Amino acid sequence: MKAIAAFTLAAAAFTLSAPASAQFAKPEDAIKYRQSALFVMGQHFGRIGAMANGRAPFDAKAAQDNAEVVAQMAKLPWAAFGAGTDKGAPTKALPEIWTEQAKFKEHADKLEAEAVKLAAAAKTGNLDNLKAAFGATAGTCKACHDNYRGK
Ligand code: ASC
Repeated sequence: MKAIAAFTLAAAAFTLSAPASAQFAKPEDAIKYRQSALFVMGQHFGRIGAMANGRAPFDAKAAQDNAEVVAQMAKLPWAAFGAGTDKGAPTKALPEIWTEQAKFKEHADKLEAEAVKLAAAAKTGNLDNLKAAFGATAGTCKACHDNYRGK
């Protein structure tokens, strides 16, 4: 009985302390996963940017659909920056991601928050709202890239 209790406790402790990277079979998978999530997000964000910057006609429905994808995708990359995923496949991720984890998380949280606001702005169907929210969201992309993405 004692042994079972001890085992259960140990298993629970392991689960709670397991790094996010434990979701991935190997570092290469985590790197591919976060790059893929960021790539898909960038594609959909770029389609909104084209409308916001007048390179494509404003299509309120498309803007809303794209912004919803961005808001969902913005949640995904961060779990794939776990311990030990700084190498294992070609990556521009800088070491500071792992030495300044709290600051990196602040950047990620800002993007997620702005992406939610972008989706809300897109829902209004108003191009000026979309432009403002696009600019604010792009600012969070850039701030994180400036600090944590290598050349
Ligand atoms: C984009 C995109 C980014 C950001 C960044 C903002 O459209 O793919 O990574 O905007 O360029 O400065």
